[in-house]
Amino acid sequence: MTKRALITGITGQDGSYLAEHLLSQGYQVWGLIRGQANPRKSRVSRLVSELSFVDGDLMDQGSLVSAVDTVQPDEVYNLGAISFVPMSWQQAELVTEVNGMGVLRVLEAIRMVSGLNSSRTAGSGQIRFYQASSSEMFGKAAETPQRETTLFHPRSPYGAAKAYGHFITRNYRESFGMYAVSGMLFNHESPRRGSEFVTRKISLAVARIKLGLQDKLHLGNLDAVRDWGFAGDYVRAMHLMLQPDEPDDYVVGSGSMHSVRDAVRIAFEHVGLDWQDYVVIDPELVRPAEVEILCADSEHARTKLGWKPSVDFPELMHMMVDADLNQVSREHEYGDLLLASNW
Ligand code: NDP
Ligand code: GDR
Repeated sequence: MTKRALITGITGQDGSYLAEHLLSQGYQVWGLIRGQANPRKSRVSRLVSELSFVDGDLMDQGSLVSAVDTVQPDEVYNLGAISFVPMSWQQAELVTEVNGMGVLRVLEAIRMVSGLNSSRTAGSGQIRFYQASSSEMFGKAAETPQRETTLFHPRSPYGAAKAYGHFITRNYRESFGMYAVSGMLFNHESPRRGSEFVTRKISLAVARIKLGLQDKLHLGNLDAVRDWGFAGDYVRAMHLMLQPDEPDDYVVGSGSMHSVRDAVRIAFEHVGLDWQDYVVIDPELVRPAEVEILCADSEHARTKLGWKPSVDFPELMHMMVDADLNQVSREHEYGDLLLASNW
C-alpha cells in the first residue's frame, strides 16, 4: 500500500527537500499551507509538482484536526515553525505559541483522529509523528559534543519553545503509546536556505560582490561555532527516524565544527577574493544571548539508523556560492522577470 505523509512547514527549506525525498520513496505527500494566498505555495509546487496541499495553521487546533482527518497520514512531519532565532526576542509570545504550543496542537490532532486516550494505547496502524527539534535546545551546553543525554540550556525564546516541543513529544509517547520521535537536528543549509540565515547571507553577498553589485557584507559574531550540514542529507535522517519498530530520539549533525569566520573565508576564497576586504562587523547583529559553540555526537543515528552525511562543509559553502552566482547573474540579466531563486 502507498504510504501517505503530511508535512507542516512545506514551504520552508526542509519541507521541499523532505517532500522530494518521500516522493522518491513512493509516498503520497500533502503539505500544510497557511494563509489565504500564501505566496510560497506556488514556489514549492513549481519545485515539487506531485505535491498535494491541505489548509491549516499551527495556531489553530481545529484546522490541524481537519488536516489530519482529511489526509489520514501514516506519517506526520512537524517542520512548521518561526525558525529565525533573533525574531524570538522580538516576538517571544508568538514564537512560543507556534514553536511550542503548535507541537502540542499537532499531537492533539493525531490523538483525536486516532481515538487515542490514556487507557487505549496505539496499535500497529498508528500515525507516526516526527518533531523538528533543534540543537538550539542545548544552547550553552555543559559538554561538547552534544548527544541525546546532554542537558538543555536554551539561550533564546526560540530554544526554550523548542525544548517544550521536545518534551511534550516525549510525553505523548510515554502517556499514550504514540509513535512520536524527536529529531535534534544541528544547523543544515542549502541553496534553498532563507537569506536571513548566516550561510545564505554570506553566499548571496559573495555572489553579488563578485558580480560588482554589492560592496560590503555586514555580520555580527564571527566567533560563533556551528556544526553545519546539507539539508538534503538531514531530511533522509527524518524519514529514517520513523522506520524502526520502536520510537526514539536522535541527535543529527556532521560532528565537525566551523566558525562563522571559516564560512566567510571559504566562501570568498571560492571566488578568488579576500574576505577581510569586504566584511564589516555590525554590533547591532550580535544577539542578546549567543550560543557560542555547537557540535553533534550523532553516534546513535549513525549506528541505529545507518545515517551519514554526504556533503562536507567546504562543499556545502561552494554549492551555495555557485547556486547564488547563477541566480544573481540571471536576475541581473533578466531583471524582475526571473526574480527568484534557486527554487
Ligand atoms: P523555514 O524557516 O525554512 O520554514 C519554516 C516553515 O514553517 C515555513 O514553511 C512556514 O510557512 C512554516 N510556518 C511558520 N509559521 C507557521 C504556522 N503558524 N503554521 C504553519 N506553518 C508555519 O525552516 P526550515 O525548513 O529551515 O526548518 C524546518 C524546521 O526544522 C523548523 O521547525 C526549524 O525550527 C527546525 N530546525 C531547522 C534547522 C535548520 O538548520 N534548518 C535545525 C534544527 C531545527 P509559511 O510559508 O506559511 O511562512
Ligand atoms: P542559528 O542560525 O541561529 O544557529 O539557527 P543562523 O544562521 O541565523 O546563525 C548562526 C550563527 O551565525 C551568527 N551570525 C549571524 N547570523 C545571522 N543570521 N546573521 C548575521 O549577520 C550573523 N553574524 C553572525 C549568529 O550569531 C549565530 O551564532 C538555525 C535556525 O535554522 C534554527 O531554526 C535552528 O534551530 C538552528 O539553526 C539549529
